[in-house]
Amino acid sequence: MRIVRTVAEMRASRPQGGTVGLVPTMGALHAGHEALLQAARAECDCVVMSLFVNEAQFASGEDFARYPRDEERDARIAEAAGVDILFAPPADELYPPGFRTWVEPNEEGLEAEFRPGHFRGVATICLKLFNIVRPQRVYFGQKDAQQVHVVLRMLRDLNLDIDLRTLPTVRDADGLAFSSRNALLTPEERELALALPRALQTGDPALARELLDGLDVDYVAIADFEQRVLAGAIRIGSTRLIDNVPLEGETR
Ligand code: PAJ
Repeated sequence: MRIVRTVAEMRASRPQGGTVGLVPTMGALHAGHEALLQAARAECDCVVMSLFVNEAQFASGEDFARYPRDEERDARIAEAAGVDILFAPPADELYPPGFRTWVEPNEEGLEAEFRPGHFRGVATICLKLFNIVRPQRVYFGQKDAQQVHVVLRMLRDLNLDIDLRTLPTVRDADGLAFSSRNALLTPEERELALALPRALQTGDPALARELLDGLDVDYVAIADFEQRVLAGAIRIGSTRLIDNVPLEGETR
């Protein structure tokens, strides 16, 4: 596996022929990321994983500074998963002095409401990564269903010829969706967090809200993304968790 730090080196490393698959991540890799890497490995000739904690998608006061980072561990996991190129640039390589052009997805509701500017940061970094790596396929997790929705619309609106694959949410044995932020939870907080998947699995917003009674809930709502889902976001201490469960028989 080659580790690449600059845009120029990334462009030079990309093979000319064959299918290039990109898995964008912010690192602190877990089984959810590994499922994306496995799918990319099975379907592409060259697998690129990006590792970049994108400050632009964190609103001020959010957890950018305490976001878990361990590049050595991530590199080991990526290599074991068969990644060919790990693209891990420093921040000023992607946002050099003078940077001021943004993609504005104009998304509303749910995450867009509680994280102002979040999807602008996500769409901008994704478009930059797509332009730098020039993948034919990109891999995203259903765990962030609204992110998939926003990126798919950007691909359509801006006429990008890229095939987006969405992989199902990978959960730990206790039902909690894998998330890099789970590492920030104390054992007691993790126990409380289990209420989120349990609530969403009822498929019923009113019942879900009852099961989350006493917790700090940002929203619980049915959302019509590519699939109809029951989505929720809660705060446990200083950690914010999101999850969603597809509503059966309502695939659109
Ligand atoms: P990150 O949170 O690292 O997630 C990278 C990818 O892994 C996303 O597509 C996300 O949906 C997927 N993922 C996370 N948890 C998952 C789980 N439990 N099961 C399946 N897939 C899961 O999402 C981002 O980074 C960033 O916003 C990014 C797209 C990299 C742009 O900065």
